[in-house]
Amino acid sequence: MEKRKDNSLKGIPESKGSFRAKGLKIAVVVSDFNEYLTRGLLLGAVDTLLRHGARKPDIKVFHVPGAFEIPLAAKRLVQKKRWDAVITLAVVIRGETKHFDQVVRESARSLRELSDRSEIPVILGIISAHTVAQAVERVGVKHMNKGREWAMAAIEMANLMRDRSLKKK
Ligand code: INI
Repeated sequence: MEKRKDNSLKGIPESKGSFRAKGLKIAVVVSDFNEYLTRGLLLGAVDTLLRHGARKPDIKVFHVPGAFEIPLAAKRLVQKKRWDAVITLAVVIRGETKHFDQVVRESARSLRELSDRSEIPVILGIISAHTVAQAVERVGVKHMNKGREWAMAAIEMANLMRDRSLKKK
């Protein structure tokens, strides 16, 4: 049997956001394009937030027509300085989208810049799949659901931002 490596940091401090969502205010921006798929992401994300203690009045869902419109809605939300994190959800399918790369790349770039500038976690929840079947696999009710993962990322980042070393002065 392989010997287990020592994974201790020998006293070096580590900081990781907790997964407690109580008291966190979370906005979700969801694309209605491919709604039959994005609904699964949305249900997974909201269920995860609630299971981790978020209160219903602290969650709000905003619908936009497509992935391309997500950055604008997310920008207005971070400007309000009301939200601890913004989760974005969309599904873009390569086979059905001529401007696939542009929609995904532009949206991802805008969201990263927005998160950097606003210093509020903006979670990139855009599934880019080659086929519908591939997308379906990622929005499952019982099995893999990326919406759940992205909700966890939002909670973790919102809590990490509360670490004294990372807080704005
Ligand atoms: N929007 C999506 O969220 N997913 C897609 O797969 C998609 N396709 O296939 O084109 C899509 N297009 C719409 C786009 O996001 C904008 O809503 C539209 O271009 C109007 O600005």
